[in-house]
Amino acid sequence: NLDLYSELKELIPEYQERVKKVKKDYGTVQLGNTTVDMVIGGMRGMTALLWLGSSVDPDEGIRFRGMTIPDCQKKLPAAIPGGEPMPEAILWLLLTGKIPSKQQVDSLSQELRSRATVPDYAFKTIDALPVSAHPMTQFATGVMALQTQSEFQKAYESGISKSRYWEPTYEDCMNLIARVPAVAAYVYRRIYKDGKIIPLDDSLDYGANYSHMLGFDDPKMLDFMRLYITIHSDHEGGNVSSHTAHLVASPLSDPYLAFAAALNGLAGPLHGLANQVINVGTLEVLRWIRSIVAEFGTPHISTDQLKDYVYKTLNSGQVIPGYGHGVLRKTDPRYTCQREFALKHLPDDPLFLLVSKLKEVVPPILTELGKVKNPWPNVDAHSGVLLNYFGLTEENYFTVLFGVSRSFGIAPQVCLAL
Ligand code: FAM
Repeated sequence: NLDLYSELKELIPEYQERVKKVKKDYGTVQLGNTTVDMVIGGMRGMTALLWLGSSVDPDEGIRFRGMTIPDCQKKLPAAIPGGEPMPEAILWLLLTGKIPSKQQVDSLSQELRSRATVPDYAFKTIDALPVSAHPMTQFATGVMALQTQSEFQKAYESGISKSRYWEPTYEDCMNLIARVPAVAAYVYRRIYKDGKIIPLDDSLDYGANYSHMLGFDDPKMLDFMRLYITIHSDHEGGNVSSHTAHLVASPLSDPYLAFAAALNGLAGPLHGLANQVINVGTLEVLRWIRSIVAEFGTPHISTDQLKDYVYKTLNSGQVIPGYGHGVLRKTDPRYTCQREFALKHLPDDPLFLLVSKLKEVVPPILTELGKVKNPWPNVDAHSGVLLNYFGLTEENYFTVLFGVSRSFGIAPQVCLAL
């Protein structure tokens, strides 16, 4: 099938049968013990959700339907020869478990463009907020305004049978994924570029279009945005945004309501016991790196100076942003692929060189503390520096990028969990 809906129409009944069989054959199997630590610590280590799209191994990191990030970079179609995997390809993979052909991905690009019209009242709803409102507040408000278009809510009110719930849910997920870049770009242009809106370009694929609507047309940035959306799309069900979406969708709240709730989880500041929460790390990482450059007046800093700065940050009671993780116990493969991208496209960027030096300096110091379960860099240790290089320097906006990406991971879960 060139059409994702037809592909799913065949797969979903099989999937629903498989879930029924697991419940029948294994429903009473124990999945570990629940401890007081888990309950107080935000369910860390507790197997609590059936999550379809991805899994996170502490040592290996993320697998999307069994595929590592290098697998995806090798096997998923790219927009340009030797380019990064396209978000449309990861969406097809997450929903179907199959690797799409370039034709299937191109037809999905076209379909998402055809679904991308945002009603004016969504923008007007955002306009009711002060420009100074946090980008995530403006973004989530715009998503809630889109909820008036929910196909699932209409279908449910007209008495649709339970076995067909997935169809209007799928429509909502596809419309939502198609529309969030325009809403997210509207927020960026409203806050940072005097409201000068850039319309969608019918010749561009999803990731490139989002970058274009933000105002960034460097081909390297278009390809970084494809990689960014792909690697941030899903990270199993234990993180706050994915868990929230699953929970809110469970009483048949439609995908718009579930995704808006997920965004509010994603917007929460990161402190202490949060498990694999959000990319406040990115926001912190870039600010932290800029503070290092400000302190020494140059990004060219010696290893000893860097060590001193890391100790100074720790001694002031702060965490080292971009390091550690609630589940991972090795370097995040989402860090590694961004490092490879930087080595390929911006090997001499001073902030990239500083990020590289931090990777040598920080882990031994965190290990020395004797309490850090994972001293290695996570996804956020790198993304801010890359976005900054391409001109997207407003770190307060970064969580919105993460939110656009996370709509790709939430859709399959909401569609197929019904
Ligand atoms: N710098 C300093 N101390 C750290 C640390 C870091 N990067 N990571 C963990 N620790 C401390 C942690 O604060 C705790 O100390 P206390 O016992 O004094 O409270 C101790 O080490 C044990 O923590 P843990 O079990 O190793 O980590 P947690 O599962 O509690 O927390 C994180 C995981 C991500 C919240 C934590 O590593 C952290 O705060 N990292 C820095 C912020 C960051 O990069 N967040 C982005 C997360 C990113 F992966 C994402 O998902 N987007």
